[in-house]
Amino acid sequence: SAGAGAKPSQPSSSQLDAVRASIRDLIRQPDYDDGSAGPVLVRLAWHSAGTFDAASGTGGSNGAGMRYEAEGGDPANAGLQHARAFLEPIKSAYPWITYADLWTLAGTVAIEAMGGPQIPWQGGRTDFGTTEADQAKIPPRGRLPDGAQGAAHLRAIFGRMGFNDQEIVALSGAHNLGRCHIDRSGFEGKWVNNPTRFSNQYFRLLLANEKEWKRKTLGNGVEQFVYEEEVEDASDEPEEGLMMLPTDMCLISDPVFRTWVETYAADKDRFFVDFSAVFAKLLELGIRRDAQGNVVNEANVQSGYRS
Ligand code: DDH
Repeated sequence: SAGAGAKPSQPSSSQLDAVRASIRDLIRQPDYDDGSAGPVLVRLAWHSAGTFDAASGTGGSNGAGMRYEAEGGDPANAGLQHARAFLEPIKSAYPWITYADLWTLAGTVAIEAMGGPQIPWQGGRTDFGTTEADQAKIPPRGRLPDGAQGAAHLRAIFGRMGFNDQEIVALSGAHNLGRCHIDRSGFEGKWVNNPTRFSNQYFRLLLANEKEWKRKTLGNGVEQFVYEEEVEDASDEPEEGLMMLPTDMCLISDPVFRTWVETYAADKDRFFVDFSAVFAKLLELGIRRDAQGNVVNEANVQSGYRS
């Protein structure tokens, strides 16, 4: 319909290269977490997209609804305001890019900058405004996974988005990056020793420390798994222990998930290829494009959301 107005056109590749370069420049953040904005940018991209519901066609990265309390205030999104704040100067410098494009693009740039695979990315997403019709498109809370649960929950949540077992395990490999913050999720700690370097270490540690992962109840009552290495030299700085969520551990207790953990632990190249494909798929969930690659969600939304 003409009602949606002009469809946004794809930015040129040189415009996008400038944005990519500016994102790369802000990844080093000496005073933040492990010195990098990269992990939290990846999480922003993932949470912006992970609300997708294939059955209704609702949710997904179009719209950038996290700017609004309805989605931004979902407890699952606690902490992502830091990622959005890191990107704000880029939005100011390149006002033509939408938030929805910027957040998803930043996730891909961060992964690449941290040594991960290149990730195909297409622009053209639009941002929801404040009209009632736009606000009604913001997905309900509670669509993102709960780390306290297990395999059935993962299959339900990611199945709703359209992912199979192999894709669930590949996506979970993003926990090579970053950390849990007690004041955001209630969990605490990092999965790997170098949480700003993208690799398959997460899968290797799941298996290598299989017998070492011990349940631990934190002071706030939240249960996670920890591995505290013994310090050999007493003069050494005590190493921060590593952690896994219950949802991470189910990847080795579920026999089908486990075969993929074993594959990715043994074959980093295979993990990189599969991760690139599945992260690109994640960012495209709910994005409908015409033959030129322009997003045509507006028209679809009118027939899709109202039915
Ligand atoms: Fe995750 N994740 N995630 N995750 N995630 C957390 C941090 C990060 C779950 C729970 C948590 C994915 C899947 C799952 C990243 C990327 C991805 C935290 C800690 C929790 C809890 C948040 C905090 O306290 O700051 C659960 C559950 C799942 C699941 O069920 C599979 C996926 C698919 C991705 C992805 O990017 C493809 C990243 C990166 C972080 C680190 C963020 C940071 O600030 O550092």
